[in-house]
Amino acid sequence: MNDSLPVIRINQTGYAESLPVQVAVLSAEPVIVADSDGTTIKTVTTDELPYDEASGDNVKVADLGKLPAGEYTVWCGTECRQISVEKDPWQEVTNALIKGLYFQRCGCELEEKHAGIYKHPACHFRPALEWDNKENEKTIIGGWHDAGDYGKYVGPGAVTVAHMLYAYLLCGKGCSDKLNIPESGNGVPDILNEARYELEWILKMQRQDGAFYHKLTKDHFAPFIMPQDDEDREYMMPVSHTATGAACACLALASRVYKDFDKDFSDTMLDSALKAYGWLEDNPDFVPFVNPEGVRTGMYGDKSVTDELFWAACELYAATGESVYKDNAEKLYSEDMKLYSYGWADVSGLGAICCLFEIGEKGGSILYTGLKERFIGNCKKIAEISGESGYGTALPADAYIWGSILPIMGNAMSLIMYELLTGDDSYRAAALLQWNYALGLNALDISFVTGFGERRVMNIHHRPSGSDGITEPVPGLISGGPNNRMNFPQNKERLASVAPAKAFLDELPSADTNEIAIYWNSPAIFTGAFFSSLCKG
Ligand code: 9MR
Ligand code: ZN
Repeated sequence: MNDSLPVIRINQTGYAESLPVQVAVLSAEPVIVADSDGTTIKTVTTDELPYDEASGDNVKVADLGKLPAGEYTVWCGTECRQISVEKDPWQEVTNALIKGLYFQRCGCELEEKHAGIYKHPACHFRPALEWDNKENEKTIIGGWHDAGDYGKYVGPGAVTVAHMLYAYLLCGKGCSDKLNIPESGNGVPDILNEARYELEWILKMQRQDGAFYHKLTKDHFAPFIMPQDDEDREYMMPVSHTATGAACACLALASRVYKDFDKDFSDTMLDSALKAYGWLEDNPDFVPFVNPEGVRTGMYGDKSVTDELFWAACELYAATGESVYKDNAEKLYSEDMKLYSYGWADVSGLGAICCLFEIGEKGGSILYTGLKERFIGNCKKIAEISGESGYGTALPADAYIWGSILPIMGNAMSLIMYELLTGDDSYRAAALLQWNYALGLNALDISFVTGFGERRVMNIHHRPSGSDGITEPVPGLISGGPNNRMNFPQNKERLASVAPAKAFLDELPSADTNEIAIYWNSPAIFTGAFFSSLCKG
């Protein structure tokens, strides 16, 4: 299937002069780097070409070392590819990934001066009804459309914001302040301006007793129409433990981050988080969310709330310093928690970030020393998985799930945090391979970020991109990528004989491989912000 793809795979957005240039080659011929005069400046030999299970390719990563800024031709056998090396090549794509969330804004007009040709009138501003009590009407405007659909979901939104806030806290130098969004220039970093748009909406999703509605959606997914034309009734779907836990944690975290910018906003968020925590304490019997009968929008069903409770306790301890939250976090912590998991279903890793970077030594032997040791052990395993992959991708062949970009970018986050935590940069190259994966160094030779790369995703499953009449999709959105674990019946057969890392269709109906989602953009923002921060030097 991929016989016609190039022998050399590259990061199509370029490389940084301060970091090694990594390419993947599907040939055992030496890799030769020529400068713009055609002079050979480097030869790297790759003797054996191991079989890569995930892709079915014989392929190997070639590290070409650091190259001074300039244009180069990389040769392998008779094939060649152009690459550019720059001082700071990835700020633009990182900015675009943040601005991608601006394009997901709901309830406001996207004006031409910010959105250019992707402008559109306000959407979803009509009052919503409570699904379980249709007498209760409430106007809840704002938030980001979750993904290719127009639903808005509290848990996934909270996780996205958390990735962005930690990107700001840990890799702030790589977060641009020139995004050209409505708030730009207000003295607040734009990544925080954008995250606030979602936070304001999350606050409105809280019921009076402290619980959070799971989601604000219609009972069905809209057809491929523009958001302003999607006029059917939206509903506050029932409250859930997981939404309440995730919102609580995220708001507690945000209360710390925004304190110096807006004390009132910070206080409001902390109050809301405390109220949510109170509800969780008063309602200890976990009820997993399931779609009410007749509702077919995204379920985000989650079998456990322990990880949300753990994350919330950690963030409330960091925000208030009160030992009761530390005690609770210790009780909830267990050795089998997936400290490398940062997604909507398992947020243990977000609790871990809070322990490692915010609570620190105050966490004592359980929440700091012990947790740190396990976190570091996981990073070692992640680096090994990357080392065993022909493309350097930190995902085992059997783990190409729906939205495989999430664990791949999540693993990049872990490897980056290993460096931030220890000062040891030995996993940096492995982390960089994940960033390069997203931008083209992969089995599909495709950049998963819209608008970036010579061979980039074009037909994402995204309602505005599919209905605005513009050829190029909305920029700065990352595709979920290959998935061979849960395919739509109509795609199953076509993808059945394809290797996991190639189980991908750049086709609009393929939500199972080519949708975009806010919480896939955000770990890529973290990763891009880190590598951009290294380029500021
Ligand atoms: O990201 C979700 C993925 O982990 C699930 O496997 C998949 C199927 O249930 O759903 C994904 O979430 C979708 C959500 O349900 C609705 N909005 C679009 C999301 C991205 O595909
Ligand atoms: Zn909308």
